[in-house]
Amino acid sequence: MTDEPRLARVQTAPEPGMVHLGLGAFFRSHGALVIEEACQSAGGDWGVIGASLRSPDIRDRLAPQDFVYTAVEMAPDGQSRRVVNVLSDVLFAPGDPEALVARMAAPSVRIVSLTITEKGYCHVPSSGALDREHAEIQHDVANPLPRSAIGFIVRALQARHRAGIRPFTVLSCDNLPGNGYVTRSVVIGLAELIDPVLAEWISDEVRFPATMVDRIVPATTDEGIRNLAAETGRLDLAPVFHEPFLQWVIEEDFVDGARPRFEHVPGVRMVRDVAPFEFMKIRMLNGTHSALAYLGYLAGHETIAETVANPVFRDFIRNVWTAEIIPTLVPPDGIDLQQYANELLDRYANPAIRHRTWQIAMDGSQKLPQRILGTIRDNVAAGRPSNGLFLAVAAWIRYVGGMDEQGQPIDVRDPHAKRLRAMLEQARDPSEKVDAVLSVAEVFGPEVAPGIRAGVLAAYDALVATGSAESARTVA
Ligand code: CS2
Repeated sequence: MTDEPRLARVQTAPEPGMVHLGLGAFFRSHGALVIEEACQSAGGDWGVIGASLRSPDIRDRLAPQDFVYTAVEMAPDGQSRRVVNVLSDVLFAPGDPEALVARMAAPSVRIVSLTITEKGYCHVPSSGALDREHAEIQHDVANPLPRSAIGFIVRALQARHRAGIRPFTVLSCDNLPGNGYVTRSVVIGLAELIDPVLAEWISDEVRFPATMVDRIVPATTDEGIRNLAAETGRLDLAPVFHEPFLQWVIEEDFVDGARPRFEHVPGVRMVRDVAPFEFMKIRMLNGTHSALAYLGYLAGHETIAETVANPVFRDFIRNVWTAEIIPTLVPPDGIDLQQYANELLDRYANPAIRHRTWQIAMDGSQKLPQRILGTIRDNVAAGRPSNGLFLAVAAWIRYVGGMDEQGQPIDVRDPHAKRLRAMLEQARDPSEKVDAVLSVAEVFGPEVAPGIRAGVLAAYDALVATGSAESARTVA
């Protein structure tokens, strides 16, 4: 790509004490940095063995540079860089599943953390229970060498149980409310299908702390890699580019209390109850992120910063926070939700962060329930309006139809993309289209309240008739 010599390790990493499944840009910009800082300020053998479950790409990029990489903080007024030295190895799970199970079963590993995205949990998004029909789950029940992250956790715990080794803590870092609870229910659900005695041991001994994670991290681009190499004189093929803001709220519930000294790191809070933080973050940040992704994409905006630079969408999103989301929330201790909303808008507007609407639009079927539909349901129950969020759902329906407002095809990425597209193509009019999509029970639950149907249909009609920006203007 460029002529610069490759980045290399200059000091040893801490001894590994964790395995992380799903080594994407988010973990490398968030958890990895916190763990490194915790080790630097308070010691501890909490080096991280990373594993990816889908592609060998990140291992192939990191291995030739001794698993170190650069984290670049992108503030509106400039950048700062740091070389991260906390990964001691990276495995590609499908290449050698046995090796990953063995690493996870080693007594020195006390925590297995996860950023596997919503769909990695193999759960039914509307209920949180294990999806027993899921192809990977069916595979993992029948085969000792797993494919899913959940399968790896269960098989590694099985190996520890057999060998009389204490279990590890399972630390979910994905944007799901009750992420600890969801992880516990899918892990125990799978273990029950494999061995009920193992399931009981997991239920008694394993801990699944809930967490709220927050940092905006767009996908790394080739251009970012080239620019960094030109600035530093070293080629790093796995850098990450993130915003300055970082928050990690973690439930204090670890097996034998074994964990890095997270509380030494600015931005981290250890708490007894993560729920108010999770609801605040997922509904206020991720909910509006998804709304802006669909509406912004349809209106022709490439990034979130570009979308909120459009006054129509800025006013729209302010109104959605104030009238539709904040009234559903209990403010976490010491947090003013209106001020939190103002800070979110500043973060979205950061011109140094090019977070593509297309990237956030991915996997809507897995994201909508917790980001938007729960808020709508609370509003319907309380007799409050949800017009902005109805419009967001309508924009998602339009988006998964596969054609933007200029008649250009959209590259829709979603586990249900084909099914949704086929439903929308078969439906003859807007009301059939909306009904077809609302009948997807995994997303909307078994019963769609009439208030949701009427609201989404009205928003969809407006969207088709007047376009994304005009409908958002009318709602705001
Ligand atoms: C985004 C999140 O891609 C998405 O769906 O909404 O990745 C978001 O940037 C993070 O959750 C911020 O903490």
